[in-house]
Amino acid sequence: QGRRPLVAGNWKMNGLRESVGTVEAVRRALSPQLAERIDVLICPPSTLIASCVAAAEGSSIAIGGQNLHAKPSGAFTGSISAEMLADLGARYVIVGHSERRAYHNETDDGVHAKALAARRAGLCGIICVGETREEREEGRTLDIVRAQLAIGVPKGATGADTVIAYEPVWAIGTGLTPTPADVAEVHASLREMLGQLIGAEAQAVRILYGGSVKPGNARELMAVENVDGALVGGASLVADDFLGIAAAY
Ligand code: G2H
Repeated sequence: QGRRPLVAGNWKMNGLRESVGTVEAVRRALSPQLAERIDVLICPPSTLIASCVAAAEGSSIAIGGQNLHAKPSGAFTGSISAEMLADLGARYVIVGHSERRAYHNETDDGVHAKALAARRAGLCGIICVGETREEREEGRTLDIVRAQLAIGVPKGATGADTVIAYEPVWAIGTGLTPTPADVAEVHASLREMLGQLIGAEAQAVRILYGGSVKPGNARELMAVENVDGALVGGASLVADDFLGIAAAY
């Protein structure tokens, strides 16, 4: 395939200053051999980005944001721009996570604007797509995720500035995961859709799987064709679990 795997941790709204120790622990335990094969990313809450960047400095661990505002600056109280994230040393930002879509009314158009903003600031945007339980039961999974991709992914997206994360909403934080066959079907469809959107560059874009990835199921999920890594929530809060997932590679 030639795509370099990416194992990304999404801490969500978890972590006080002492949690920077988790980055230090990952750094200590990440073997040079593994670091050579995969990219490792940790997305802490915004309050910890600067200290996590400092803790990761000089290692191959990248730090990213979990959300951004599409505008570079302005009267948007409480928001953080792509430029601010980049200024802190973040290299990636998660865009359109299902929790943002569900609790903050984020739309596919908003995701598109944020992905453009990420690129503008030199960040790699991790665009999240995924179906709800109801949509899966109605057999609409592929239609839903392809539509999310078609609107969300900016024109001219490349493997350097864009990552896709497939996260079935019903699998997030529930301990439930789709079967490898289901994941393979969705990822193949996303790759095909990317091809329609950005042509041959689709082969360079990494497509992560996310939703209840644990050390115990990572190997099986990461072995699926077109799965180029993982977006890990709960299990990324504990260094050993996160590294246990990375060790699937
Ligand atoms: C999906 C995932 C991380 P978890 O949201 O983005 O979370 O691994 O806890 O299901």
